[in-house]
Amino acid sequence: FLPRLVAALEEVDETYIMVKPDGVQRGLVGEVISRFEKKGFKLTGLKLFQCPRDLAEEHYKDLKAKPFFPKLIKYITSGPVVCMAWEGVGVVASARKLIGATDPLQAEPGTIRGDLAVQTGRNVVHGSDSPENGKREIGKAFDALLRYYHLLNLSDMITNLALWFKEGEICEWTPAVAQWLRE
Ligand code: IDP
Ligand code: MG
Repeated sequence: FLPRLVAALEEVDETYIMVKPDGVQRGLVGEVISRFEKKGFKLTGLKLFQCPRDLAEEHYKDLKAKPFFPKLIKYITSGPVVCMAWEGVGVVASARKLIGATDPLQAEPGTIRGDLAVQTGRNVVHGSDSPENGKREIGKAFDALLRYYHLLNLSDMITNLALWFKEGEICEWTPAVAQWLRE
C-alpha cells in the first residue's frame, strides 16, 4: 500500500478550509467561498456540519495545553461550520495568505480576517497550516488506504486520522476553465 499512499500524499496540494460558527451565524459563508473561487482554486468538498466535541479536540489537539483550549472547543462546536476542501498547486500557503493573521486586528486589509473580523477567538475561518495537515484534515490520503486495505483491520485507526471528510464526500472533477487558469 505504500506506493499508493505516497502517490496520494504527493498529489497536488489540498487544504482544509472551514467557515467557523461565527462566520456561519454572521452570513459570511458565501463571502468566504467566493474569495477562494475567485482566486482560481478548485473546490473538491463542501458541507454544512455540526462538529462533535471529540472531532474538535482532535482537530486542535496541538493546542490542548493552551489556556484558551476549552473556549476554543466550545466556540467550534457552538453551531454549524462549513467544511471545504480546496485543491491546487500552492493552495495551502496561498490560502493562509488569503485568510490573514490569526489575530484579525493584525491581519492585513484585503484578507478575510483583516476585512471581516476583530477578535482571535472569533476569527471566522480555519485553513490548514501545512500540506501534511491539509491531507490529514481532509482525509483523502487515508481514503486511498481504506479503499485498498479495508481488510487489514486498520480501518478504525485510519478513519480516526481522516478528520473532516468521509469516503465519497470528495469530488474529483475538472473545471471547464482549467486551461484559463494554468498554462
Ligand atoms: P490559525 O487558525 O491562524 O492557524 P492557531 O494558532 O492554529 O491559529 O489557533 C487555532 C485557533 O485557535 C485560532 O484560529 C483561534 O480561533 C484560536 N486561538 C488561537 N489563539 C487564541 C487566543 O489567544 N485566544 C483565543 N483563541 C485563540
Ligand atoms: Mg492553525
